[in-house]
Amino acid sequence: MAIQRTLSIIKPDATRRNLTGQINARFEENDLRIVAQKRIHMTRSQAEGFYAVHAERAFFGDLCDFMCSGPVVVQVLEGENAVTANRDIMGATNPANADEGTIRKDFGESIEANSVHGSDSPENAAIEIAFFFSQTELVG
Ligand code: IDP
Ligand code: MG
Repeated sequence: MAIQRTLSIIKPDATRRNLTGQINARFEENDLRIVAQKRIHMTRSQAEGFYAVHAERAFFGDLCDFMCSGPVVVQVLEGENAVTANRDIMGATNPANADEGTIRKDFGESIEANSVHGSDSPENAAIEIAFFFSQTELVG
């Protein structure tokens, strides 16, 4: 087991419904520590840059529109196997397929408006954390 960090984003559908605290509680209840956090309104070009890996997907344009449709909370979570632990807490991409008790099952509105983002590997976590945070903003 290793202590890792992962990037999380509370998406616009969740900030609109004032769910930031309830979602953060899920992380803390599951032993993930929020070591950096800020509320931002992404620009279209930031959203396009962040999701560049999905640029060829049919849903890319809609996804970028959605991610800059309102404020998001970008955050760094730290804990044992944080990348996988967070993916488990989040649940499947499509809330309809997500396990009971996961964030996406309980709060997600649709496959697109699924309330949270989480890095999918330690390598991508490092890239995604650096996309939004400088080293001095990470306070463990
Ligand atoms: P993930 O967020 O579970 O890692 P990805 O496949 O990386 O899922 O997709 C990134 C985001 O793109 C999803 O969280 C969701 O917001 C959106 N998305 C994924 N698949 C679809 C789709 O089929 N239609 C619309 N939006 C989608
Ligand atoms: Mg993904």
